[in-house]
Amino acid sequence: MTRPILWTSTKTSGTIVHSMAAAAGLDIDVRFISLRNGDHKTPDFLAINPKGEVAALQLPDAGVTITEIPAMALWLAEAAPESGLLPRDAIGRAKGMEWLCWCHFRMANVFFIAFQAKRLAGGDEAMTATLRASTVTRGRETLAFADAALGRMANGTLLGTAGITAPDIFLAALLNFAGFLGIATDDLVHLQALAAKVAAHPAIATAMAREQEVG
Ligand SMILES: N[C@@H](CCC(=O)N[C@@H](CS)C(=O)NCC(=O)O)C(=O)O
Repeated sequence: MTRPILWTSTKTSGTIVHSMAAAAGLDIDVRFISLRNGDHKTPDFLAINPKGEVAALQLPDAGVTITEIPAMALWLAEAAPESGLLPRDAIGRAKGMEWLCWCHFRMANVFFIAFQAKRLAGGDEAMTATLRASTVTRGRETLAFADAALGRMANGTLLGTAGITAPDIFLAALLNFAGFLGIATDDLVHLQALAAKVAAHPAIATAMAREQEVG
């Protein structure tokens, strides 16, 4: 069997999939590419992922590459059912997918807009500032909503599970994005506790240390 290959890049949304893969505990070949150097637009990489984006989970034996975070999370959870990355019962799994899709939509619709504000505004400074201000407000609303949801759940996890699941990992990453945008989140205590739990997961901590080394 050829190991699955996770193509990713540090300090990107690929880090979320890297964390999920670590939590799954699978033997995966993690390969870092440089977006700055344009590695993701080379013919070789486009043959693996025609979208020219990270993350991409290549399954050499199946001749398939899976992209989009919720889909990659689902594959990882099914390949490692004992990991608890997603619940195994139908309702728990559907609720897990619901949160993964929610995080994914918010990432694109709120946080990525903020990160790309200048490009989206065509370089117009005033429009860039307006876009950024609006996304900061919406980012804060997004995280406050998730914080309240966590407060209602047992164990302080999105699905009420004792251990963290893939949606918890995704949500903790959104909190990190908020940090880059200077959104105040200290009062979101449930979310802060969840993020600490995710960061303390031994396999995730090891994966993140590796990302620090790669830079
Ligand atoms: N919807 C994709 C988002 C992937 C994405 O936007 N990746 C960014 C890094 S955060 C990327 O590769 N950007 C390079 C580009 O678009 O040129 C997912 O769920 O993985």
